[in-house]
Amino acid sequence: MSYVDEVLEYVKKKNASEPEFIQAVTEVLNSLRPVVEANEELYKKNAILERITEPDRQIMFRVPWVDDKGQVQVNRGFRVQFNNAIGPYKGGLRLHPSVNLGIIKFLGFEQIFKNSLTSLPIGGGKGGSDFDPKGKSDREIMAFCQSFMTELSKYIGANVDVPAGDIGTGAREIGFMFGQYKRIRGTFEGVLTGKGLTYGGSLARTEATGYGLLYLTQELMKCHGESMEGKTVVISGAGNVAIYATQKAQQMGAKVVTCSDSTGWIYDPEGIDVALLKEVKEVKRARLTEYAAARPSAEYHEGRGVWKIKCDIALPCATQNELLIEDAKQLVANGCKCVCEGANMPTTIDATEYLQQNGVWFVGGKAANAGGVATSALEMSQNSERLSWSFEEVDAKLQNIMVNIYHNIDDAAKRYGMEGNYVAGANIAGFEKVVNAMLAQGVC
Ligand code: NDP
Ligand code: 2IT
Repeated sequence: MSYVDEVLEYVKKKNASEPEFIQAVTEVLNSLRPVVEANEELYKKNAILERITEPDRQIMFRVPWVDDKGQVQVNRGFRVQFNNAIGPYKGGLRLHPSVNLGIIKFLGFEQIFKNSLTSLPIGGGKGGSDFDPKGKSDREIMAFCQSFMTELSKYIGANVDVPAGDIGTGAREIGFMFGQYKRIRGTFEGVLTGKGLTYGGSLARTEATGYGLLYLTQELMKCHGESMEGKTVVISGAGNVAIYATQKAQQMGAKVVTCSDSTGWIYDPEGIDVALLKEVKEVKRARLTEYAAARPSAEYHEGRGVWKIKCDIALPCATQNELLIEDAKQLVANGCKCVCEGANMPTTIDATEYLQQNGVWFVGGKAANAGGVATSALEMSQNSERLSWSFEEVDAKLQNIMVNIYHNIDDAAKRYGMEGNYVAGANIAGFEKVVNAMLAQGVC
């Protein structure tokens, strides 16, 4: 049995109750086969694959808080510190009822490779809680965030582990958590990113994941002799990533005709009205039915369905496993040319393979959504030098990073004879840097 197969079997056995983690590891290890085969003896002797698939540590804790009725509620908190070979642990905090250890582990594992691809010195980690922010008052959100940070503060720090936002965690939550960290530790430091602009946040961090996704998509199109101008784009999600992806796609001359949330989706053939979407989602924190009610050109549908709409480019920006094999078939049948992932692991493995086999240019989240964490790392740099850069300066760095990521993953795929396989290219390019650092640092 090959070394990759041995480790895959071991990971599946050891983590049998964590399907998302197994899915993420399977995708990565399968695509690393050529690299591992070329270095099998060295990697096996040093247990590189066993070490890279086992978190440095996984912290789980109780989060008690009091709701508006005076009732004590209890949630479960997580922080998985996966790998710090190339820098302090870095990755977001997800607040969603579906969160469990397996989901945080899959996200933390992906973060190792994504962070490496940014070319900045950040390791991989992820955290969160099964707390559901929907329908909670600001006071309840604060009570939860303060309790969560009271425990988390023991394990993080500007040079140790720097969390940020993810699903359900935006500027409001980061603000409450930062305040509590400062109060407990008595230190004002860049311990979180995505902070408000008056207390150490970076300009362009809010926009970064969505904008970065489009900078990479645009470069991919350009390298295939195409442009964004006049293209029809289908986007899922209606949160941070989806909103700024829509905005940048429109600035590039494309028309975005869909968005979605956890209950339904919008088809707006005249193009999504970003100002209205922001008002509904960022200000009112309401359902997409309110978007449809305010926009005569828009149709609202219950359930899921954005991938049925004919498009040139599809950008999944909501959550994991939201683009399935049937969706991939529909996209191909409708002539879709390009799929780039704004979310983490939104496309299942069989759907990814179908898209690739049918000539769709497919870039996975580790490369395509790396603009968010890259800009978080730029926020860390600004905090370290106690300066803040202009929007234009941060945005220019972000563009440069995304264009470089595209070329690095393209080159890595070509080096191993897999031209056009950007999934393998991203995993290989991300892995190479981390593995070199692990080997140089000995057994740890
Ligand atoms: P938000 O919480 O801002 O938005 C998430 C969106 O996806 C919402 O519209 C939400 O609907 C929808 N959604 C969430 N879960 C589900 C579900 N189970 N089924 C259907 N729809 C769902 O999160 P982000 O935009 O920040 O994150 C979106 C994705 O991008 C995630 O995969 C995240 O890990 C990834 N990502 C985020 C980065 C960031 O900087 N924020 C960076 C890189 C990746 P509803 O409004 O109903 O909750
Ligand atoms: O998935 C991700 O890369 C994020 N949620 C952003 C992490 C970060 O540290 O900015």
